[in-house]
Formats: sequence, structure tokens, C-alpha cells
Amino acid sequence: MTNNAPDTALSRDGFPAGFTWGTSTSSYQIEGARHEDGRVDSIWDTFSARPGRIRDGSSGAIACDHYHRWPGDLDIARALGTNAYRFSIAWPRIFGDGVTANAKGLDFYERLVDGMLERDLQPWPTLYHWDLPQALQDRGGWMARDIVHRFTDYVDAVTRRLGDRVAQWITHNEPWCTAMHGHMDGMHAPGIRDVASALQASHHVLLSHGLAVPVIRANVPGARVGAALSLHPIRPASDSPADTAAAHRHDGLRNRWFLDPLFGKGYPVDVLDAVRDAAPRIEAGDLEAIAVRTDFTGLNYYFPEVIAAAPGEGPLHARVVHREGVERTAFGWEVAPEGMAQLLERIHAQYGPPAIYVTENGSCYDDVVQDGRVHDAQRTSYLVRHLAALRDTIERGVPVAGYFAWSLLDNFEWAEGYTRRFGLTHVDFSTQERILKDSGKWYQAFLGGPAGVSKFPQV
Ligand code: IFM
Repeated sequence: MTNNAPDTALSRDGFPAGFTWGTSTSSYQIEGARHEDGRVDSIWDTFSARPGRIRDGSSGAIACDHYHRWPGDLDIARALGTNAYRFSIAWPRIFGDGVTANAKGLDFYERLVDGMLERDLQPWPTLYHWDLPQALQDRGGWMARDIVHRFTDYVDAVTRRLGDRVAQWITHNEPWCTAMHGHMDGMHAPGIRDVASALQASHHVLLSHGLAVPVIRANVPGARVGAALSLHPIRPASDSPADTAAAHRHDGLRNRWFLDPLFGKGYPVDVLDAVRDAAPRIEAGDLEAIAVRTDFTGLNYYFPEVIAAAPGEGPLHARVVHREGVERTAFGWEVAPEGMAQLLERIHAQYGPPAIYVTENGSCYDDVVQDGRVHDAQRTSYLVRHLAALRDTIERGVPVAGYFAWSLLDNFEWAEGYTRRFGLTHVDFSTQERILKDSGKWYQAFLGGPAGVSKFPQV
């Protein structure tokens, strides 16, 4: 299927009235302006500067230059016909010295939010999408308990300033990645490889979420708050009892480690048993704080994992198996729309949040610009099939209230640098030219475009 022949069977009308349609981005991946208006370095500035950590040796110092080009970027989001825009706030723009809120940083996000409101885009800020101020990392970062108070100070400053115009708040993006990529496999900043550190960090991330929610509610009457989790359907490599048990353990750390405490079930006992001495230190009241009531759960869905038993490997004695003969994106991630449906049904059946939003979903392909166009038929097909799976899931009674495509723009893909393109909009990182890809045009046609906007704006 190509953009010229979209799946006409899929119609926006098949989704509930009032559904939230958006795209998603994050600060470090698009903003650039590394030292502008009082921004201080984050752990990603430090990490990117270390040889060998980023595939193409790049960093987010300039990225999409969104800090300066945001009006044009929001015009794209508007022209797509979306009614919401998910972005993240850069902590290092707000707390330069770690003590006093930086007015210029807050001014930037106020302008950005006002720009969204002017374009009928509901702002969906994420408060933490991985760009921790380096100064806080130097004090232990997510491994040190004090971080939860630094986080609530930061959240307090942001929500006091923006709370009169922003109702939806996401505390954390993908706590698994903050904890495990950051502290267990070291693939992400701060690049630590230690199981106990990773689990302690995960506990502090969850606790900071739990303590931030009441701060947001106090500053923003009527706020709707949740966290965005990266979850994966986990499948055993075979029917053997060993693989089945390994898959269950892997699911424990990938999914239940975060879902269970957020929904008042505490940390999964099977994982605590497996990690033994590496289990996090938990103080009285922590689990109650983490289980604070939220208004929605955000699901970031990309791919399922197939797991085999691997005695002696990692704390869980389990290994991810690469299955041959399945469709994959250029990143090697399996394409499995039914996996998203399974996760949504599981979240609904086992945890029952009032609402679920797909806060990220998207695909990476090796796009080519030809005569000013990007014919990314595979990404269009990915998008169509995931939306079809979503529609069917909603028809089965799962309360999904919104979908945010990852991503509005090609951007800095963390350890992969600029080698992985996820955008509905192509970005030429040498000229900053934006080109709406065929997938973006398909999304625009599907959404019907906003009233009065018939054409993609020139950027
Ligand atoms: O780019 C990331 C994003 O920052 C978090 N979720 C997954 C995306 C694709 O890897």
C-alpha cells in the first residue's frame, strides 16, 4: 500500500467522538539551543560527548532547532489536523542552578503552549523525558533519593506557571528506559551498568511520579495526570516450561515492575526474588505514594519481544530471541499491530485505568528524498495497521481516548543519533528544511485536516 492508495476502509469516523489525535516529540530530541536562555547541560549533553556512545557521534545540541523554529513546527501539527500535541519540558531549561527557577526557560514553554492554543492543539507536556540536569546527576541522579524532591520542586515551578492553560500532564516518559537503559545496560545517559543502581533508580522515578501528582493537582485545578509507560507483549520462544517461565520473569521486569506498583499491587514478588540483593530500598509510605490515583495511563507501543530461558544471563536468566521471517522496521523492531491491541486489553483487564492513551507509536525507515517528496509507504502501512488495530480494540470496549504518532519530526534518536528517522515530517539536518512525508500526508487525509487549512504550510 502506498500513500497514493491509502486504506480507505479506515476512517476517522470509526473512532469515538472527542478522540484525541496528536503527534509526540521530546525536548532533547528536537529543541537544540543547548546553552540558550540559561539552559544548562543535561546528562545527554555529557553522554553524547563521550566517544562511542552515539552511533554517528552526534548530539542534540542543534537537533531540529525547534527552539527557534517552533511556530513552523506547530503549523505542521495544525495542518495535519491533529487536535493535540505531546512535547516535553527540559528540566535543564527550568532549573539552571538547581535552586531558582529560570524565568527565561519558563517563558519559552509559555510561548510554546500559547502557540499550541492559538492553533487549537491541546498541550500534552511530559515533565521528564530523560534530560536530567547534569548537576543533579553529579549528586547521584535517579539513584539518590533526594532526586524525588528536586523533581517535585521542578514540577511545582512548571505547573504554577503553565497550570492556567495546560490541563493534561504526563509525569514521566518510559520509566523503564530511564532506569534500565540508563543504569542497567548503559545504552542511555548516564551510561551506568549495574542492576542494583537500575532498580533503585526505577523506584525513585516511580516515587517521584507519586509525589508529583498531588503537586500538579494542587497547582492545576481539574488537572488530568498520568505517566507514559513503554510496554511490550512478551512471548515465550517455545512451549517449554523453561521458556515460559523465562518469559514470565522478563515480563515481570519489562511490564509488571512498573504497572503493578502504579496500580497498588507493589513490586512483583517473582522479580524481587530473582534480583535478590539488588532489590531497591523502599521506605515506609513509598508504595502508597506511588499508587496515587491517576486519570489515565499512557502506553508507548513499538514491538513485542520473544524470550528464551538463558541460565546465568542477567538477573532474570532470560534472553531476547531474534525470530526470523517476521516483518521488521529499519531499526529491527518487529511490526506487530496486534501486540498493541493485546497490551491495551491487558492494561484494561488487569489494571483498569479510567482511560488509556497511546502516547507514542511509530516506525523508523531509511527514508529517501526524491524530487522533494518522501515516499515512505512502509511507514504509512505501519500507521494504518496500528490505527486499524486500535479501532478494533476500542470497539471491543477498551477505553482508549487518544493516539499520538511518534513523531512529528525526524529527530535525535538517542544512542542512534540521526541515523534513525521516525518522523511524519522529514528533516534535513544540514538545512533544517522540513518535508511532509507521504505518511504525514496520509495521516492528514485520514484526520481530514483542520477547518480552514486545506494545504500543508510552507516551512
Ligand atoms: O525516540 C524514542 C522516544 O524518545 C521514546 N520512545 C521511543 C522512541 C523511539 O525509539
